[in-house]
Amino acid sequence: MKKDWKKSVVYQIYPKSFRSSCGKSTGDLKGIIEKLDYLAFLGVDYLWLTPIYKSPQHDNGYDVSDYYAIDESYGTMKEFEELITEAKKRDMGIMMDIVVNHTSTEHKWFQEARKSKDNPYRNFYIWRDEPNNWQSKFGGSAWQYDQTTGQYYLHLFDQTQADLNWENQDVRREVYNMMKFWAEKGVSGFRLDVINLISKEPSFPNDTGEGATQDGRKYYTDGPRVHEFLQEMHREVFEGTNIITVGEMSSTTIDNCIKYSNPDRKELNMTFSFHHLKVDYPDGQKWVKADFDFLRLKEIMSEWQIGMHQGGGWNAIFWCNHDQPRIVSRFGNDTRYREESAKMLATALHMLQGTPYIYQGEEIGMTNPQFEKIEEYRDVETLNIYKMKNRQGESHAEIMEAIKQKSRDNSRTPMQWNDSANAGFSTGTPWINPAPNYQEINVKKAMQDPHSILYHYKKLIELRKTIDVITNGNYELLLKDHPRIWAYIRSTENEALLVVNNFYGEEAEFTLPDEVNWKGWKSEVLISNYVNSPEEYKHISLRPYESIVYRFT
Ligand code: TEU
Repeated sequence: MKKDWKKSVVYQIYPKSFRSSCGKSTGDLKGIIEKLDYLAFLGVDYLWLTPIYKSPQHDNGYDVSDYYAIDESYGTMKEFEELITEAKKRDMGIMMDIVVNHTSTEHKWFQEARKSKDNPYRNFYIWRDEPNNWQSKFGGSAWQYDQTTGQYYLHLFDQTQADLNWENQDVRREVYNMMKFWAEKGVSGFRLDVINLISKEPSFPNDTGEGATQDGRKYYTDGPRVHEFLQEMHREVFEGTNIITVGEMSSTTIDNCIKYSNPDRKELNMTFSFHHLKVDYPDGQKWVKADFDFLRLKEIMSEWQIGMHQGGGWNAIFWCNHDQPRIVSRFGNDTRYREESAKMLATALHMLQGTPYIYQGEEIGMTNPQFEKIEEYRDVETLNIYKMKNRQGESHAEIMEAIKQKSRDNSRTPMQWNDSANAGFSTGTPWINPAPNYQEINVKKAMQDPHSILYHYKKLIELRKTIDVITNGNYELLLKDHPRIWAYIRSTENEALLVVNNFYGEEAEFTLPDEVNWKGWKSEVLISNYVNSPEEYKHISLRPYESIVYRFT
């Protein structure tokens, strides 16, 4: 399948919560096939599926125990092949999630490796006699003692996710072969999980002293050989194919992302970075309830727009995924102005340069579920943090406030298809409760209303295909210090967009700076989220969460 990925839009499916075709607690591949017409109607080009491989599901599939098998809860290989075929019929490609920083400890390589120090697979993983002070991203030490051989293995995530040793070329060969297997099956793209963590500083130093992050991240983030490994992967797997690739980059930099995604370097097509989703982590702390820092958000988005453009890199742009709270609950307003703010956020993102990713349910403005009880949460990270904070003496109420706002389960509740039991996700009891508002917020209802958030997304997707400046234009931030408005210009020589967004529930005054001038150009309102947006763009009184895009030609 050949598509212009710079004009494409990707839709992320979390299969476990998308649709069960047979009344089970978890979703399945047939459930995805059932919904392909809906996704084609929306107009997306690629479907990224989070991991569907065989897995003990400690981290919902990011703990793979067999890279060549479909987890039976999702269905069969035959059904997967059918999914590829059916998607292609509708001009959509399937993107697989490649999780190769680590495997499940139930993977046969690890099962072998742990048997003895001289097992042929021992060197597939990272073993040390003594742990250093590196921390797991899910809390606690990143090293786990293994009784049989009396050594510790590294796990940057859960203790059931053992880090692979990329220094070992047999590991790399296995990974490339596995990727080729899926490419030959006809998948159209790969999303590479935490791919910038694969190369570790081989001496495994303690993270102490000057400038220490105390968790080891500086010794494995964008590590010493990561670019070399990705170039090798490119030669071995991507060269000469139409496969599109996106790397998930944890705590990365613009410079590194330019390297990862500038086509001249032959690594990847584009990168996810997360700095813009840490603006509600005061002093870098995720697990506290906090407002978001709007000025910082604008600053980060602008730095990445400009930096990547200048360096010839390419951003994957997104607000939501399966690890993040719902955007309308986070930077918008999920009660009184839910419709307005969801559309505003969509516009603010979709007018940027990059390839947009939409996470299931975002297109209908799904919200955080506001679960009150810890028993309603399922996520390994959330449950680990709860136990840890409890041990440290934090009150239950305080921990729950943070979890309600920050838990990854906020985005993992069942997709809301209609107002029937369990939101039309399954006739059986779902593995996680649906958000209580599904009778109000669901696809069926959104399809019936031409002014819904869904139709707004559909239009934004269409605009990217037809209006070139969205793909190719420069980016310029206006009114940098305005406390409520994020306004920017996108421009090429013969076309420009003025994008004005009010991020708050109060009115806000926009005045176009004097130095900007479109005299002699024709102007029109391209898209907005109120029915009667003003034609006049030089001075605008923006209503709550109002968002208007003007096009100049
Ligand atoms: O996530 C990587 C990652 O570091 C996170 O976004 C992580 O969830 C966050 O830091 C926790 O606060 C990827 C996957 O998207 C995630 O679902 C997996 O759990 C993780 O890798 C391990 O494979």
